[in-house]
Amino acid sequence: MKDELSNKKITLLGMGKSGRAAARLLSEAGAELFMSDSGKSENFVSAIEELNGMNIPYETAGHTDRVLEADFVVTSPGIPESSDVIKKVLDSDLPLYTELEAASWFAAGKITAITGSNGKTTCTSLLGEMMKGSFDDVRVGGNIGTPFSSLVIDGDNADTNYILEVSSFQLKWIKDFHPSLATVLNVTPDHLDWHTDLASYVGAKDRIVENMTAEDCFVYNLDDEESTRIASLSKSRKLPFSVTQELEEGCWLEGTELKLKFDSFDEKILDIKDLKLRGLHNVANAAACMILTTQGGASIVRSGSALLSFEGVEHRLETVRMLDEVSYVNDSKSTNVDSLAVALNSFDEPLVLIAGGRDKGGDFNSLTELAAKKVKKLILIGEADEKIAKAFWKIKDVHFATSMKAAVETAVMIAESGEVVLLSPGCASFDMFKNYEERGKEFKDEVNSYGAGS
Ligand code: UMA
Repeated sequence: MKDELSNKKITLLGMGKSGRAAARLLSEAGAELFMSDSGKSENFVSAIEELNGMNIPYETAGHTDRVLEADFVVTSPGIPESSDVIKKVLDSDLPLYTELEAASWFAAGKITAITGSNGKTTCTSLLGEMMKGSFDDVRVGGNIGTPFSSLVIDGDNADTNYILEVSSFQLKWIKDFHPSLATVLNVTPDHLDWHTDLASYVGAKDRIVENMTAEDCFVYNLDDEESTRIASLSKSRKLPFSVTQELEEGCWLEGTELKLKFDSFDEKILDIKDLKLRGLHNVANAAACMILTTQGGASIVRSGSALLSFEGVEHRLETVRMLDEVSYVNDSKSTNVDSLAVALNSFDEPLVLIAGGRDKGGDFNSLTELAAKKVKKLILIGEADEKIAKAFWKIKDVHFATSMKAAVETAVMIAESGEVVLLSPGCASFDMFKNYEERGKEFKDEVNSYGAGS
């Protein structure tokens, strides 16, 4: 496809990171581009400057029918499948691809793709660290932040290793995207505001194995029904991981030891008590990464060392500070009900939970009992505050806050020695913040500045 792009007419939807990176890549390949974004032009000052510099025509503040004057359309992941513009493109029968797919046309290196409802950012980052110990050219990106297009634009070769976090939004419209290694860590309901229904969300995750062949390897979670089902769809080799059962082949937890066995490997990797990562879900993430890294040809010793020194990623169960014997933990990356459950299960200490934000259609009632067991005091923020209050009715000490500053002030006031103040919203951030990073940063700033100067 890369060699067929010269003079192709391509419409790019979305002028965020993905759209702009794809514009640079496809314009260098000689395509004739048109960009379209529903946002107001004042939000795109630097993007417009860049597009003018590349002589790329564009429109803002809406998508007109000019979008359809193309050979095909490449969309940004954030544009929902139910949006008018996507419906229009699908009705027109024009081929529709995502930026992930377009970037993959340029990749000569090996692609490892990591998806799942939860844990994919941690795994992507951890696997990147593991692989860097053994290989010179390891490029980490995708949904984690740097668009795949930006990773491929400077060229590569067969020895380049791409470690990509991929979301359902990015997988939805793929055609030839072909990872040689892939995993689906877990699948639980999420993003029901983007996908038309749960079947579309799960179906998008299924697509990760679509182009994999017998030479490739799919790593799956035997403790997760959907991940295991997706393995059954794959034509590639399959290797499982588990934290609940001993396996004949794969990576699993036995007592407190993580074990790896396949081909010539038969190893005890480490004692999980030595991990800096917190929670059983992170042991599962570590197990997935150990299979991926060894299948990718990295040294098991170097990968194990990277795992032991890995402290996790920002905004994911990130310890911010101890203040008056209370620990403050930032889990702003928790944007759905399942990631909130994972966070609650990671603590034995009584929790002061700060939750809420924009609801994505999640079922908070499924957490009534777990929240009652783990959470002593609840502070609610954002649009979903009353919905969560109703679902968590067994918690009697409930507070409402209209800003992060107010939430942290309340937390400091009510938290007692030995408790953990946990920001784990279980919701999207867009009602109060630009994104989850801004939400987590504001939490950390409020926590770190507390008491300063007093
Ligand atoms: N837009 C339209 N028409 C619409 C809707 C939106 O033109 O109908 C425009 C918006 O005005 C905006 C642009 O689309 O200008 C935004 O595109 P985008 O949301 O795809 O933003 P990018 O900056 O390209 O970021 C995307 C990912 N965003 C989403 O999936 C929502 C980033 O993941 C990713 O890091 C980046 O590409 C690089 O690959 C973020 C995310 O929240 C972190 N992902 C979800 C998650 O992790 O839960 C899946």
